[in-house]
Amino acid sequence: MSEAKQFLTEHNDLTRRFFLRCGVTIAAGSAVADNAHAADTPVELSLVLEKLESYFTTQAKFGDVSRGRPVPHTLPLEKKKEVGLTRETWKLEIISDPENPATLGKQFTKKDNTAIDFDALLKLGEKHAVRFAKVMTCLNIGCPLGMGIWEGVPLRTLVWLTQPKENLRRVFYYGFHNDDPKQQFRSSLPVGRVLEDYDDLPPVIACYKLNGEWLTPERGAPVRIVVPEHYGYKSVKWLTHLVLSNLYHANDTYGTQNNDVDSPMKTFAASLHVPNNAKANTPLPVTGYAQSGISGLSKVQVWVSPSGKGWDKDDPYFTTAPWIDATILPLPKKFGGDLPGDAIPKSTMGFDATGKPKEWPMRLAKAHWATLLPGLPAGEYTLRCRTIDTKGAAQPMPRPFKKSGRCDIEATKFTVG
Ligand SMILES: Nc1nc2c(c(=O)[nH]1)N[C@H]1C(S)=C(S)[C@@H](COP(=O)(O)O)O[C@H]1N2
Ligand SMILES: [Mo]
Repeated sequence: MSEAKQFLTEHNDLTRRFFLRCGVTIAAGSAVADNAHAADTPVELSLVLEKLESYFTTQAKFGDVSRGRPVPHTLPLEKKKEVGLTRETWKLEIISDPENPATLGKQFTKKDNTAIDFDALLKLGEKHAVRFAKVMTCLNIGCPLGMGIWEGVPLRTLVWLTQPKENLRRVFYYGFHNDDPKQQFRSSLPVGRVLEDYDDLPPVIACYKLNGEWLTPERGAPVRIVVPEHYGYKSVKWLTHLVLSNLYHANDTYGTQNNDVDSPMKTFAASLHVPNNAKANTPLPVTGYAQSGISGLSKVQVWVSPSGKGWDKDDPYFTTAPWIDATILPLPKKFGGDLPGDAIPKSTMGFDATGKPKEWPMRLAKAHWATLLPGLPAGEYTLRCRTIDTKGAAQPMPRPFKKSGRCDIEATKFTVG
């Protein structure tokens, strides 16, 4: 059975009920969409589901947000070797912040020949490595950069190596930046977040694998930070330094660019396929994705309204609009993303022993959705989509502010007829 058919089998029931609710008659016996009943499955929906992006993203297809002149991943191999951007030459320094010193029993430096190398990191990984699914999204860009399974050593394992004693409130970190202080890209976390995984979060990791393969240079090889609940800027690539500090507030490079660096990822939905110029009074297949942020995702909803018709200006987030539920698609049979054997790596957090997610949709991940809207008379329309989080709150409210992560109630104009 093809991936699209699989979706259809699972959604036909809902679609059918949707049709019925909208007063559209469908052929009897179409509740089951198996091969024998292929003729009964709404072709409109199956065609667009077949074109849906894969659930996981190959490393090469990830959106890239990389600063530097030159951008570190573009350096020739010889230069990469020289500056520690290969697995064989990588070195991580873990030091106390000279400006706000933390009291540490030990530091790890190149000068003393105690910096951590890649083999040492992998050795720690044998005992401590974890992997988890996460969508990578830039705070400043609307759509996610990619969905992956990230693997590495919990950052706390490295922090504990320093035998911290006192005056440690924040961990900040940065990567290779052409030895030019102006190019440094730094992020930070309260030490409590590094040491503990509250609210069922996976750990913050020093990551070296994505979708079961070594990180590529673009994705931050040999080692990057990955922070499960945060936007991409916290996940610093080409990691070279961990700095343990007594500073009590954020000092992220992104903070100097007017970004809110303390708000985790938000929940929102966007469309991928909205038909334009479809025939009047024929069903309209719509697909999209949702990002499940810190508050989780329970529903995706859509609302079609004739264009140009205003809305109550006292209700800028359309809370009283006649939203209808779309269908959140199940995890597809084929994962994509170049996962070896197209399988979820063993003991990935959030998945059971058979490689199935323990909850669906997964928090801090992507989900796809689809719906088949009943046909409409010729005219201009606007399709909007939003999400309902697991607390029952409509999102992107209550946090619509762009600089804490871009997301809107998306509005897509389309024409019928
Ligand atoms: N060293 C370094 N790390 C970095 C960046 C950078 O410019 N330099 N960009 C950050 C930002 S803003 C984002 S959104 C993510 C993007 O990750 P990706 O390029 O792997 O998709 O990387 C982050 N890590
Ligand atoms: Mo970003």
